Amino acid sequence: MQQTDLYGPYRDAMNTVLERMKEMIEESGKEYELLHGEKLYEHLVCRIKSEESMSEKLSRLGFEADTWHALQATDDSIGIRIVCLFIDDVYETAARIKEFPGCTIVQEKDYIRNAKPNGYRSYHLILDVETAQTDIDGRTPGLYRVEIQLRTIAMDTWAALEHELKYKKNIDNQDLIVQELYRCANELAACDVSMQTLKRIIRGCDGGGYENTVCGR
Ligand code: 0O2
Repeated sequence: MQQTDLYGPYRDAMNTVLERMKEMIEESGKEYELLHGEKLYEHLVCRIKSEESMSEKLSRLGFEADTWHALQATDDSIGIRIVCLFIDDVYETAARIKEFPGCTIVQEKDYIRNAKPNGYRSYHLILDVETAQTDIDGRTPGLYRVEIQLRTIAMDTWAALEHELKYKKNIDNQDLIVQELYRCANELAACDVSMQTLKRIIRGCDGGGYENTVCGR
C-alpha cells in the first residue's frame, strides 16, 4: 500500500519556497562577493524535513502527526542551514535575508550571543515566506514557515557531533561527555573570536567586540 505524504498537497509549494529562498541567498552571496572579493558564506544546505523526523518531532511535542501540525505547529518543515567562515559573516548574511522581498520575520534566536546552556551556538531566523500557491489555512498567496540556521564552521562541527552523540543510547559517563562538550563549545567559540580578530587586523579594523559575549568565559 502506498504511504500518504505527511505534507499532502503542500509539498510542491514547500519545494518552490525552498528553491526560491536558496536562489535569493545565492544571489545575495554573489553580489557580496563581487563587491568585497570574498565569500559571504562557505556553503549552505537545504532540506524539507523528512517525514520520519517530522513524525518523531510531532510525537515528542505531543501533537498529532498530521499535515496541519507538520506545517503550522513546527517551524522547521522547510529548513536551510548556512555555514560561514566568520562570526561577522553570520550577522551580515542574516541582515541580508531580513531584507528579502516576500519574507516576514516571525522570530530571531541569537544563540551566538546567548549560547544554550549545553554550549550550542547558532543564529536562527524563523520566517513566513510568501508564495503564489495556497497554504494549509487557505490563504492565496500562501505563507510557508521556514527556519534558517546560520553558524560558523566551528559551531557547525560542534552541533553535528553533539547531535550524533545525543542519539547514541547507553553511553557511559554521560555527565562527563556533557561537560566535555560544553568545554569544547567554549574553546571553539574562543577560536571563532580569535579568527574574527585576525581577519579584522588583516583588514585594519577593530576586533568586533565579541570577546565577552561569544566565548562563554
Ligand atoms: P533536528 O534534529 O534538527 O530535527 P523553542 O520552543 O524555540 O525553545 P525549538 O522549537 O526546538 O525550541 O527551537 P530551537 O531550540 O531553536 O531548535 C531548533 C533547531 O535548532 C533544532 O531542531 C536543531 O536543529 C537545532 N538545535 C537547537 N538546539 C540544539 C542543540 O543543543 N544541539 C544541536 N545539535 N542542535 C540544536 P530539532 O527539530 O530540535 O532537531
